[in-house]
Amino acid sequence: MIIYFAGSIRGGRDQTGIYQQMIIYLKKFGKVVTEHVGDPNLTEQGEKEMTDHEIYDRDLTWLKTADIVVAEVSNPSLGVGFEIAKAIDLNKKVICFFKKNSEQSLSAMISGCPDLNVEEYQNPEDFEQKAESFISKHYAL
Ligand code: 6IA
Repeated sequence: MIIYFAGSIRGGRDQTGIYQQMIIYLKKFGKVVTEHVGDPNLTEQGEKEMTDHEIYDRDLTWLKTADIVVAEVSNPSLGVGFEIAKAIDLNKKVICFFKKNSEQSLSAMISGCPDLNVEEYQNPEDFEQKAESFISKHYAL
C-alpha cells in the first residue's frame, strides 16, 4: 500500500515530532512516499536542491499513486489544505488527524467537508488505533 502523509512544512514545523511518530507507525502498513515531512532536519528553509515547481510536480505525482492520504492538520498549512483538496478530486481515501485541545481551530473547510474523515486524537496510541481502523476499513491488509 502506498501512503501519502501530509504535514506542515512552511506553515511551521512545531508538530514535526508527531509527524515523525505517525510516519514510523504508518510504515507498518506500506510505503510512506512523503517520509521527509517527518524529518526534524527539514526546516521551513530546507530542501533547497529542488525548485518549488519540482517539489510541486514530484508531490502531485506521488499523490496520484497513493492508496490513502493521511494528513495531520493541527498546524494550519496551505500546502496540506491544497493536498487534501487535490486528493478528494482524485477520489483518494483521506483521513485528517487533529490534536485534541490544540491551540489552533480547525478550518471549517476541513471539519465541514463531507468527503473527509476527520478524527481528533489525544496521543500517539489514540492516533494508531484510529489510523489502523481507517486503513483496515478501506484497504485489505
Ligand atoms: O505549505 P506547506 O509548506 O506547509 O505544505 C506542506 C505540504 O506540502 C506537505 O504535506 C508536503 O507534502 C508538501 N510540501 C511543501 N513543501 C515541500 C517540500 N519542500 N518538500 C516536500 N514536500 C513539500 C519545501 C522546501 C522548503 C522547506 C524550502
